Amino acid sequence: MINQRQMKEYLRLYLVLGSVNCKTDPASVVEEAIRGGVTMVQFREKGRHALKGEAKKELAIRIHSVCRRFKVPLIINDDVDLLLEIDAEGIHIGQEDEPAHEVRARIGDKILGLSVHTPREAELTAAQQVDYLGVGPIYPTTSKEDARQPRGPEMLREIRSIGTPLPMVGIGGISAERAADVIRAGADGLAVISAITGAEDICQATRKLAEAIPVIDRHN
Ligand code: TZP
Ligand code: MG
Repeated sequence: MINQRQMKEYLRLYLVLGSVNCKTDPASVVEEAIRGGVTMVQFREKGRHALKGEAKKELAIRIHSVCRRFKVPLIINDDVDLLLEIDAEGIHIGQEDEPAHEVRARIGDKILGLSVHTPREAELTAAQQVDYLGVGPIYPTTSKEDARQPRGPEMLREIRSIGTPLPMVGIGGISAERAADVIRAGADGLAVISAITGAEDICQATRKLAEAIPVIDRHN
C-alpha cells in the first residue's frame, strides 16, 4: 500500500471530473490543470449524459495517457473493472458501493479512497485498508445530484478529533477563497470539480487554487 506521506502529497490538489463537467475535451482540461498544479486526478463519469462502455473506456485511456506523461496518478470512480483494464493507479468508492475490503482484495496495492460523511463512517474505516478519505460535501455543491447536506469545515475537524490517522481530502463547493479554511480544519488537500472545470482559463484557475493552499506542519 502507498505510504501516508506520499498519499498526502497526491491529495494536495485533487481534480475530479467527467465529460459532463467539461466545456471542452476532458483530456485537455486535465493537461491544463496539471500544468497549473493539480497533483492527482479522478475520472468520475457520472450523471444522465455520462459516457458508457467503449466511449467511457476510450476517454479514460486518453486521460490516463496525459496523467502518465506528467506522472500524476489517475483514480477511477467506482469502476474496478475499468481500473484493472486500463491499469490506472487507484479507485474511489462511496458508502453505497462494493465494500472496501472486497475492493482491496481485487486491486492489490493500488490506491483506495472512500467517501465518508460523518465521524462514525470515518471511525468504521480504520480497519479497512483504505488509503485516504474523501470528506464532504463541505460547502453546497451543484456538481453532485444526490449530494447530502453540507457540513462545513467543522466536519473535518470532528473527524480529526476522533483520532482518524488516514490522509483526508475535503470536497464540495471548494474555491480558492475557501481553501485555507478547509486545510486549517484538518484536510491534507482539496478535491474540486467546478472550481477548475468551470473556469475560462483552466491553468490559471488551478494555479490560483494551488497558491491558496497554506503549508501546515502537522508533525507527520
Ligand atoms: N462529492 C461530494 S461533493 C462532490 C462530490 C463528487 C462534488 C464536488 O464538486 P464541486 O464542483 O467542487 O462542488
Ligand atoms: Mg460511487
